[in-house]
Amino acid sequence: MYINKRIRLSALMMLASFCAVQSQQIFISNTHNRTFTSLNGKWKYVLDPYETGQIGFMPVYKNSKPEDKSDRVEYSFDAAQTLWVPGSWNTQKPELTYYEGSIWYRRTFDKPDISNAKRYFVYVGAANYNSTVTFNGKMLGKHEGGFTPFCFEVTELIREKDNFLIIGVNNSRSADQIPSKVTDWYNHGGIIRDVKLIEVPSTFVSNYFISLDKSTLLLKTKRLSGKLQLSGLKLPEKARVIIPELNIDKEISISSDGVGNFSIDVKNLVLWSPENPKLYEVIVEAGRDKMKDLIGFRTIETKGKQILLNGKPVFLKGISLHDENPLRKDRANSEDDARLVLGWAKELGCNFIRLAHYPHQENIVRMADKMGILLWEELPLYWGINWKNPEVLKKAINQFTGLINRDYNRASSIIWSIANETAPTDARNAFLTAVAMHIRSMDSTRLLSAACKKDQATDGHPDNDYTISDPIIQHLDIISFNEYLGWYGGLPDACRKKTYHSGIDKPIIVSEFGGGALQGFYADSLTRWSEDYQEYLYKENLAMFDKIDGLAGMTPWILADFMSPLRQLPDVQDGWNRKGLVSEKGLKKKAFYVLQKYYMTK
Ligand code: GCB
Repeated sequence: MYINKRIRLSALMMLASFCAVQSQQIFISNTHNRTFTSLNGKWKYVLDPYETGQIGFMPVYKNSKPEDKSDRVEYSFDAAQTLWVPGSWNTQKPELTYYEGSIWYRRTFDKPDISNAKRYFVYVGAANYNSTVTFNGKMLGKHEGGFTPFCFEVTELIREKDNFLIIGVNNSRSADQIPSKVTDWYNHGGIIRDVKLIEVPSTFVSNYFISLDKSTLLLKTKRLSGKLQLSGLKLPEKARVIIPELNIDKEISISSDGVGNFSIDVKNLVLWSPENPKLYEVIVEAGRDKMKDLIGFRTIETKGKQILLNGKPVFLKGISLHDENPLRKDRANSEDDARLVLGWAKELGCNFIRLAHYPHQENIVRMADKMGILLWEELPLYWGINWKNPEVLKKAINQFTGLINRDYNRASSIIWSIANETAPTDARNAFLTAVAMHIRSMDSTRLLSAACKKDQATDGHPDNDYTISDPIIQHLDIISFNEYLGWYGGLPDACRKKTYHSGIDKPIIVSEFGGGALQGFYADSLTRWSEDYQEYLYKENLAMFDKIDGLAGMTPWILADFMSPLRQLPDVQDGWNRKGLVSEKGLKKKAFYVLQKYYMTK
């Protein structure tokens, strides 16, 4: 149970060596509420399976065209086909179904004519997995990670007419990436989220962090604390934070590095909660920049085995989710997609969703803020990560930094989860300890967890009392574990004899359990793949988990069937993981109603 000093020290050293080299790229948050031109739509594309797009005879980012009839150019964006952005390339063209490699996308546009902006940025919500971004023939930079946003400044390069943005995206899997080579989800390639041309004044608020101080929760006058980050050469001395409904208009001093720390006393603050998801309009003003956001204020803590939301115990009635719209067979990438799945979750009686296994689209987090649904967010630190490579740790830190920068101000998001089903070793423990320390250094307004494995029974004897003693739980606020009793081991009635404990005074979440069922296949409770088997499995599992001392919530696996190349059983799976409570056509299975009924009692 005890993480020794050696592991903590090596985590610290890993972190220190990384911080020294971390790049200072600007992060622009709240792009939903800034002035922008959408670059979504049809993009021309050139396939590059042998990855010669930056070298050799096909430097596609130059967007060359033959100058006369004897000129040789061996690609043509103008004559190329199109892909829709945002979207998975695999599901748009039959010939790309299982394509893993490089594709170059091109979008041309003119400078927005009514713009009086001083600076322009190209912003990409996410592109899976490695991106090379070029603009008007110049290399802007690269981004690694399939689910976090990135942006590059194009102020010096933009022209009135015929700008061309060319982005090379490569979704090849590799052992030193996050995720690593094998996952139980579809490797949707391409530009999967919105692309925007953002316009800002020469000095602007690039990001801000605002939250309710836990220490003032029980006081009549509460305190909001935070930080503004400005970008620009001529920084103003002061900025303002305005919350009209609370009669707040606070002047904030800006330091020479563009940072403004503040705390504001507020009376009559209505706290955000699932029952009353109260959001306030918050305006941040600095020089000519003025930006609005909708922000809720809440606290989240643990006390012994309880999770406290705004100081009161909460049971997390959850469900797991992938970032797909199964009806469209695509990555989710719009408010409509978010509304669809959150609607199913609400109908199920949920107040909580596990956004598995990587950062989901920002729309769902913003919609959860509005609908009053709590969220667990995570990175794909999932099966088979190369813990020994310090470069992989840098990638994890970068991805978490991007996610925290994006979602810090979202009240719905309450848990950062640092791993899923990873086996304890010294290298893994040091890696995850460093990740946990990094998150805590950026964000003290959320809880930490990880979906752990329970201990294996020893000597081949089935153990009826399982423990979760993964050493990483020392660094977490909540102990979570995945358990597939009745599916990957035994039949559902095996649940009757099992119990679980951690031996630690912390809350427990069952982060996964479930079994597969083909919607519409009815048989009896012992016939695999039938809705009856899944229904039976849910009943037995729920009765078993209900007995856990300190159970504070659960996120059964999973709300909807999802695409996975691991799942090839003909006429049953056909490329889909069937553990959903809703089918890919949107039809509910019997187990949906078992869980719904259980949540009514909670
Ligand atoms: C798990 C994984 C999840 C899989 C699931 C399954 O433990 O965390 O990614 O999809 O099991 O269906 O087997």
